Amino acid sequence: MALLTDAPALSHESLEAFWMPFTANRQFKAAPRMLVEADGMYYTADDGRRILDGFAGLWCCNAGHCRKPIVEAIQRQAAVMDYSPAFQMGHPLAFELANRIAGLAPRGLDHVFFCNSGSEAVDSALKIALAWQRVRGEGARTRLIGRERGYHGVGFGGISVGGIPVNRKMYGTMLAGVDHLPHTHDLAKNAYTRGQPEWGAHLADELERLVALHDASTIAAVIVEPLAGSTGVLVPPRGYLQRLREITAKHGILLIFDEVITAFGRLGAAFGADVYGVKPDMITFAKGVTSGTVPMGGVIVSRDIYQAFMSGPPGAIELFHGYTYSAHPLACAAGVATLQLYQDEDLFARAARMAPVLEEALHSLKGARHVIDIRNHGLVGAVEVAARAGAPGARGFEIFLRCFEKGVLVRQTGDIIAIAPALIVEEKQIAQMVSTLRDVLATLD
Ligand code: PXG
Repeated sequence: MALLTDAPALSHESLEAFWMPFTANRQFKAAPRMLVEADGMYYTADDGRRILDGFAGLWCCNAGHCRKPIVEAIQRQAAVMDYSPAFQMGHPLAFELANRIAGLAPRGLDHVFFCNSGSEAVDSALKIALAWQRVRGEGARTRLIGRERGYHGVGFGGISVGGIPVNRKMYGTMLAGVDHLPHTHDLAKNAYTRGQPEWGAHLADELERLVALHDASTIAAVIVEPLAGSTGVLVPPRGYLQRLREITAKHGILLIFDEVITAFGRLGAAFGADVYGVKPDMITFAKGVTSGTVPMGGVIVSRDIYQAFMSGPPGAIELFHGYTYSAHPLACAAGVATLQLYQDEDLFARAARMAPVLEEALHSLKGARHVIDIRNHGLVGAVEVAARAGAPGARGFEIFLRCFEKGVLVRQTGDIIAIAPALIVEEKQIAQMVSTLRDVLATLD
């Protein structure tokens, strides 16, 4: 059997064919960083070094790597039934997983649509929002509202409501009729906040301004990440999400929480919605549902939304949307085993217990060279450093590289370093992540 670890060392030419995503291809291929094995909190690099994973892969391996119950469930399923058609056919694990997810979700959010990634989850949620407005007789509500600095994946829907300029500017006009709320990041007001900032709830009132401009009768939905991850960890100000909920409810606008990062324990509970005490109409998820082992995403919708579609003749297909691999048997097997493992090891509660440890450790970096902010919530934290003059992101990238050389994997976006370890992380591993960062910061220009 050919294992990844058996693969011969790759020549520079053999790195050419793979066009790597969100990667500086030429820089990477000149000095590749290859991972070949994973176990628990660690990767092994191709030079044999153990790398402490400070980022749960890419915010996804919440149970840790290569956990036995998940691995075995996938292996068993691959041998028993590799694939089953997703349209007009079913398989039991899909229903079991949907029931389990509905059981974890806030009350009333109890129907689950499956897809294969966060990007597809967002596209699915936006389409469901538009279709729902139409089936309830509000078909003029076609506008979608996102937020500056929001990340909702890379589909045309996601980049349209997203607010990251480099992800948008190359791709033409994207979806029509989209507008954006302002982001909530302001270091003058909120630097070094532990947990939720006190300042910023009023920024949700900008939605009233957009409603006044466009009229509520044209707006279908608002989508936000409860805690914005990709853009560099922006924790929602106290009361901000509550206000968004009040304003959307008042105007018949759906509220979608994109919980691709925040779902499944990242903030110390099943969903960000639980942590922040705000119930949206839909939740998108991916990543942690299978602990990153098999691609899967989905949308959890309220009973009311689902029921609105269940009219007309029973033989009619209610929603013309779906993917070949919706509820793929391997993903469902992985999902059921993952949720069981979260429960067996009480990992969401563990994340809540470890959150103050991460907070303390990260904030001990205050005063380190270059650092201009530290922020955190749940098992997520970020350290922001001052940009080098004329070279935004360069210092951040160097920190990422040097941490990797010292055996710790962190994530860099611009000049922000994010840490989001698997929920099994131990205190001494958090200490190692932070001491590595401290050493790197001290020696960096
Ligand atoms: N929504 C949110 C909130 C996300 O964070 C997506 C949608 C898209 O998911 P897919 O599965 O299509 O990639 C994401 C993905 C980072 C990073 O470094 C974040 C993501 C992916 C890769 C890197 O912050 N988030």
